[in-house]
Amino acid sequence: MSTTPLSFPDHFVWGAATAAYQIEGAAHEGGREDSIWDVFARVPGAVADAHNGDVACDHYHRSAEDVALMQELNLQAYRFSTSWARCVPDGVTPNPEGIAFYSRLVDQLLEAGIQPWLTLYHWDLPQALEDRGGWTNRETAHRFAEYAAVMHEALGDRVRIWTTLNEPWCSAFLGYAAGVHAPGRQEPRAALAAAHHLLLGHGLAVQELRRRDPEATLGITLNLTVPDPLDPASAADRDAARRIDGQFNRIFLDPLFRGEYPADVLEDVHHLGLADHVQEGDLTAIAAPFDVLGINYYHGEAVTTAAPDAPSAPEGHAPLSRPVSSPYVAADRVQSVPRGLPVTGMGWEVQPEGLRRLLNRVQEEYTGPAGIPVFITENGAAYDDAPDASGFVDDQDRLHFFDAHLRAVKDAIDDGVDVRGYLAWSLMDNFEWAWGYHQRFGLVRVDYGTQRRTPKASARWYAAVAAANALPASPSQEPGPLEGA
Ligand code: PNW
Repeated sequence: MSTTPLSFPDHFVWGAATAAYQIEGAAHEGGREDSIWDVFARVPGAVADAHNGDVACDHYHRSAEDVALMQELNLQAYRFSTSWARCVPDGVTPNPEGIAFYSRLVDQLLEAGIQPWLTLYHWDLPQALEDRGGWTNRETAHRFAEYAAVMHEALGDRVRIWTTLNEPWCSAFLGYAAGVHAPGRQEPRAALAAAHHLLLGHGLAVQELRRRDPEATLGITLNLTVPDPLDPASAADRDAARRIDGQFNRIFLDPLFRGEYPADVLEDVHHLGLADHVQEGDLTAIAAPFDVLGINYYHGEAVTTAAPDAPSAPEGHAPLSRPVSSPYVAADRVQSVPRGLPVTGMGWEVQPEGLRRLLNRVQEEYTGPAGIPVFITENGAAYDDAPDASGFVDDQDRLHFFDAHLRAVKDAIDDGVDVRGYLAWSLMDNFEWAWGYHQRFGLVRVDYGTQRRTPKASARWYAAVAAANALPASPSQEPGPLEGA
């Protein structure tokens, strides 16, 4: 067996990610107003056990401690999101007190030698804008570009990497079609309007940021999946895979990289009015060149076309008392079926080879021709962590998950894919959307009673990998001591 560690390229970036509503708390402080998630969390049955982000990890009051923790874990970059509802609470008027929180955070990061990586939108739309139609209203795209300008005005001198949107698929299809995320609407037509206006908002924000700051690194983060036909010999299953690829991946990738919606997707959703929202110049704005593509990968899926009378059960959603519908607006008979792979606490299959295939495919079809690199901006797993008396979690399952996926990233790099960095999801346990606090994705354990943070075994392992810029020679070696801290 080889004992040479698997080295990553020089300057490969190691980091971790979070999102504002999932960690900050302080929901009613410093001039912050409701976002769609505050309002959605109050809907009976919307979030497991009626959990909400009012307190979360109290990061708003503990950012100095949290940055110290990042430093201890040898993180080189920290991807966080700014809360639109904190910074521009009514969607129009900037709130200096809210913006000042991020200015302090950025200073703390820079003092710790950690690169701040700012995401403008990780799902917390000001409720004031939702009251005017949210992402179904074209105006929201313009408000988003204005919000980007406000944030750049305040932070552009120190933040050099900007992501516009996190996972527009979730915003549009989980928020407006499945109803499992805020704002909880279940209208396929609204989801397609939202998808287009999210893309437009991205494009307008890129143009605005580029005009203000030609040197900044700009990007978007997509959650992409790897849909395989359950039975490759079945034409129906191959069609199911094509539809999921279209409505999950290509509906965003094609406009961004080619300035057009895919013809087959337009046909699939013909009855839902996507094309009605596309105005002259929109696709040019959406295809405004950007500098990095962020990919969030959790799992692929084997898909099949169910019999017409089969019940449709969306995969991997919290056991809610509120009915949810399918996010697949023009594939409602398509089902993801378990392949017998191990699953995480979310019920998601662990499929690292899917990440290698995904990275190769994205470079071949999209980022390669555009000449831009990719970053893994999220990857991670929820497991049922059991802390010992001291609060320590020996999370070998999560450690193995990271190890296996990083090996897949390394394989993709060896295949020739230009992957520049990896940001683990997540720095710490946090509010897992419809699941509330029941799912833990953290490298760091959070005791929500005391707000005590305790790095898990996976965190120590990850810190050592980051310090070495290399994986251990053989998979999932026992983690060594915390290096470099
Ligand atoms: C991502 N799905 O969300 C988000 O960016 C994070 O905020 C979140 O905590 C993390 O993944 C883990 O869930 C997703 O149902 C939520 O396909 C749901 C889905 C995908 C991504």
